[in-house]
Amino acid sequence: MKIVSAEFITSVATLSGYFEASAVYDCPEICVVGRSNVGKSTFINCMTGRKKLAKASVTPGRTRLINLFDINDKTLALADLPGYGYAAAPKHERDKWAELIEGYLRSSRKLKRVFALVDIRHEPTALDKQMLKYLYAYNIPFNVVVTKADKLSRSQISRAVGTVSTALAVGRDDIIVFSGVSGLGKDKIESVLDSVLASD
Ligand SMILES: Nc1nc2c(ncn2[C@@H]2O[C@H](COP(=O)(O)OP(=O)(O)OP(=O)(O)O)[C@@H](O)[C@H]2O)c(=O)[nH]1
Ligand SMILES: [Mg+2]
Repeated sequence: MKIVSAEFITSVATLSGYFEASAVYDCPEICVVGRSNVGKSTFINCMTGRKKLAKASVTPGRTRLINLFDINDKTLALADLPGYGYAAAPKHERDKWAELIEGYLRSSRKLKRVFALVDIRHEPTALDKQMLKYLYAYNIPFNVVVTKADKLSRSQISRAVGTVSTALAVGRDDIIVFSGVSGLGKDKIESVLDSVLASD
């Protein structure tokens, strides 16, 4: 499914805020998770063709709230989550975000698919592995997406996909290579959206 319209719904800072906000729609929800600065907001901007929809920032840790978007006039809802592992943030803030992210993954009944983003240039971290454990534990279907592929050559990409595949114990073919700059991998994500809608 191509995204032809995307509108910001609201931002929420708490789980109860999320439940209140999501009560107004009745479509499947997808979300984007990953380390701070991995490219979640850029991914959303690229997929929606809206450069400033989700604020992509040079300052990591910018997205501190769950931002909800309406996709294709209530066909899907999309959640942009705060990044995890932003070392420069005070611990109590990091704990608060972690609690919000985990609470959301554990309790959202509308959530049908997670795009778990990993920076192609870095080995997945302990927190990335923890995220996948949550997804398995809560039985949420997910796709691993490696971002910023435009920064590497083809052979480097191939090697990096191997590294991510081993570290996260997911098959090479299950990893989507993505670039928010070139649009590489956009078609694969659109196919995933089709299967999300088909299985709902
Ligand atoms: N070259 C390149 N840069 C990217 C790509 N995706 C993101 N970036 C850059 O990486 C930085 C962080 O991107 P964001 O999209 O703000 O990352 P985020 O995951 O939303 O970050 P938080 O909201 O802080 O968790 C920005 O400077 C982006 O321009 C990509 O595919 N290619
Ligand atoms: Mg962001």
